[in-house]
Amino acid sequence: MFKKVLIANRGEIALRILRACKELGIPTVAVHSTADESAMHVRLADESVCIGPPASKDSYLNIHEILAACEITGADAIHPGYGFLSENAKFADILKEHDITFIGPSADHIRVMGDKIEAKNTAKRLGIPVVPGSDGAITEDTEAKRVAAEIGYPVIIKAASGGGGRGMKVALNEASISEALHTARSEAGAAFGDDAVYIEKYLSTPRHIEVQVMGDGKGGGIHLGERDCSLQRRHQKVLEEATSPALDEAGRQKIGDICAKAIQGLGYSGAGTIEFLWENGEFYFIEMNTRLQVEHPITEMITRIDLVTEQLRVASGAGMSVKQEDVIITGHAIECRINAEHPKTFVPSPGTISYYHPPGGLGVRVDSGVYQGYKIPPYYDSLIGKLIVHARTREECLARLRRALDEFVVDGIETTLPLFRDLVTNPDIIAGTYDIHWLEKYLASKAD
Ligand code: MV4
Repeated sequence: MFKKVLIANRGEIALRILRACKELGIPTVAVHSTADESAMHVRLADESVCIGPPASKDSYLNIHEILAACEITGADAIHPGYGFLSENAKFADILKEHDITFIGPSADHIRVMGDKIEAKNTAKRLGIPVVPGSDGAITEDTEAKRVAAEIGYPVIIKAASGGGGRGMKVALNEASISEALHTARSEAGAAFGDDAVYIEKYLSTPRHIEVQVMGDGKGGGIHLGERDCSLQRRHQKVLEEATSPALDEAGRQKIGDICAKAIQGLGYSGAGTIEFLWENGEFYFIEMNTRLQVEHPITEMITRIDLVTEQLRVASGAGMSVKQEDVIITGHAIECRINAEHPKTFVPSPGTISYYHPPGGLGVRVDSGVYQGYKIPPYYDSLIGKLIVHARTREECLARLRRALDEFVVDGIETTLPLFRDLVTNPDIIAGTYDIHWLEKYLASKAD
């Protein structure tokens, strides 16, 4: 196992990683910006190093400072968490050159999945069902029209370097494809410095269902079931649940087996997520994330497997502690992302938490680095915590979530807690009959 792990992140995920390290008896190093001196992950780590001013580019994204912190403290591994440097292939390369273990997949796997065209071709080759569309980048109108005619309208044009919804354009018919192609290319070029785009059949009302996978880097790989992340606003997930209300056991096993085999075929190492759109009972691959995700706790709750511990084991060469037959899914879990934002306008609400009372009791988990008196800095993502509940059935899980939301008090700032209190009594949420557009429509209907 590692001698010392440096956590190159902040907030609740830094704390989450720290907890796994502590349970494994691994000393930890927290790095932080000057804005995060009083953060909980800094207080709880064995050592901490200030790596720069508040702006992320000067601190949490500053590879030189993070490397220096490793040298000073003697850390032999870095966990990147999510966001920041977690899917930066160059960072993984640099760590390798310095004999520091990147707790994540190989730089090559990060690179392949970072290019959505390569990712899709790789997925297809590995037997994963993909959205019908172009095999490669599209530059010419004639080519775009030929592909679109073949797959049928509407089509969507996406940036190869995109993800997270940026640089997408829908074309409803041949008359609008030329403009969609050119707009998508110029937006992609401006946003990512890469104007490569590709075309897919546009799915009008899918669900977003993703499969958690884990590889041992030696041809072993498993799946840990799916998460339904259809409830999103502006490509930000708001509430996630596992299992998906749309899937039955046979459907789960079928897509899970496909994903596990793909991970084995790739020789993938560590945790990953294979993202799908799901419509009319069919799965269509869109992207693969090569990191631990924000919503990983709901998978942990239904499998009782510590995903960060498994990441640490795999990266250190100890191998996974579980085989596929040890992954037994029980019950249902839901996560609410608590953001320091106004619940209706979603305007960020940094400031001091004057009173804090998190919920507790059976099946309730709160992953958060905040505490009473903590001042949320204005420089970073507004996620301040996650409320995760687990119960034997989805119905019991929703009842437990309502109860936990009633107990949760965060005063002094605005949070998204009131939004969740509304959502958990909504008939569509209770029935589980929502798609990727449901939340935006719901918010629009409540606005007037
Ligand atoms: C799509 C799609 C419909 N058809 N692809 C948005 C983010 C990016 N990761 C993929 N996205 C979409 N790709 C095809 N072929 C609709 C979306 C989409 C979406 C996907 C997941 C969750 C929320 C979404 C909201 C709007 C659009």
